[in-house]
Amino acid sequence: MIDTYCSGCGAKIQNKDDTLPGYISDELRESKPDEELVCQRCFRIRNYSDNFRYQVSNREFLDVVSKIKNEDALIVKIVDIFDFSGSFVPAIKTLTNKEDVLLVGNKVDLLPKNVKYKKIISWLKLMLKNQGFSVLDSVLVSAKYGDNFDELMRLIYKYKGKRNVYIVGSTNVGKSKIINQILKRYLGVASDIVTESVSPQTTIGLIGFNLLDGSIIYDTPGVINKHQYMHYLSRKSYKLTYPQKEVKPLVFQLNEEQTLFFGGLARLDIISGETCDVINVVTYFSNKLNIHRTRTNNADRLYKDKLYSLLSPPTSIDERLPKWVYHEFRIRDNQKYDVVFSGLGFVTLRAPFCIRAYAPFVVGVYTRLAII
Ligand SMILES: Nc1nc2c(ncn2[C@@H]2O[C@H](COP(=O)(O)OP(=O)(O)OP(=O)(O)O)[C@@H](O)[C@H]2O)c(=O)[nH]1
Ligand SMILES: [Mg+2]
Repeated sequence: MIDTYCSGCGAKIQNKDDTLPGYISDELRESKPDEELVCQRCFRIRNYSDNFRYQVSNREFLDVVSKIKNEDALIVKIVDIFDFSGSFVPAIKTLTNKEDVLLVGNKVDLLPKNVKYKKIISWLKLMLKNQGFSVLDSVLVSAKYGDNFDELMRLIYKYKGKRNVYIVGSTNVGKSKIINQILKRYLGVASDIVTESVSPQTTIGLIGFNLLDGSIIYDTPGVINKHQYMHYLSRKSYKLTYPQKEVKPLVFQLNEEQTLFFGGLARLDIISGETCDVINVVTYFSNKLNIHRTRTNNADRLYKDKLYSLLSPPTSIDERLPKWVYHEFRIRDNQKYDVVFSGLGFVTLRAPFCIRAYAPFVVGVYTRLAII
């Protein structure tokens, strides 16, 4: 019997275990043509927003990688522009052996409207250079609103020639949403076909669709990267942490020896001796995240007493974030900088300053020239 696959997540269709992806009862299976089969897990994610966490096994993942490795194809690598260091997986280069990669920065809609695309692109290029990574081209898009998709398609057709295309990247960067947008905008499909969800590892196998020239564009399962808050928080906490829409600025006037807490997920201290007087700190985080100001000499005690309540998310003791470390940035020129907590948000402030930025050690924390 020929294997069939779920059109929503790419899992192999099975009738044995309803707790695993790909499950369809025999009655349902008989009632539909193979290409329209959607497994129970996909049905529930789509209709009830169920949280079915499933870890794609090494075997499932290696199957995908070996297919890509053995084929001369165009790789389109997606990163989450709001979580570059969490979603950029350099290993993809060695996994696929491919040099010709098109880089797509997705979720630009989360950044404030007045951000300059040019500045983001130059920052992206710098980050890639630091990683020793070269790409054919890069483009910023929003899969949510379809922004810049004409440019994305132009670049895909420009670089692919007659080859197939694989959309790759870490979990939750929006690969499936990008595929759905392409299907709806350019291939005449009326509604979403591939399953998307806020939970990691929604896509399980390869899902291919014919492009107009007969080549195939594939959605692929995402790589898990433990450098993201998502893997340590409950779904409820993650929804408070990760912005669902454009981040709005808040302005704080801070003195030296003052601290901001971003929920219980990160912290920023203004260190004495560098800042002239009061410093304006503009914060860009999820509108649902509590930002709390305190004196630095009170900060450790507050964290101990108020984590999970005033300082939340995390909302429960079961959400064990990795140990915090701090990164000290002492900058003496007079330019504006962003201090970025990857996957959480960023603050903008004008140098000179000396600050300490605290976050779980797995989370990327760095400065860049302000993008606004
Ligand atoms: N704001 C915003 N959210 C997006 C965008 N693209 C995707 N998302 C959201 O990000 C989450 C993950 O999207 P998916 O398309 O399922 O991500 P994926 O990369 O396919 O994830 P896996 O299948 O787990 O590898 C969903 O909640 C999407 O709605 C975007 O452009 N903007
Ligand atoms: Mg997916």
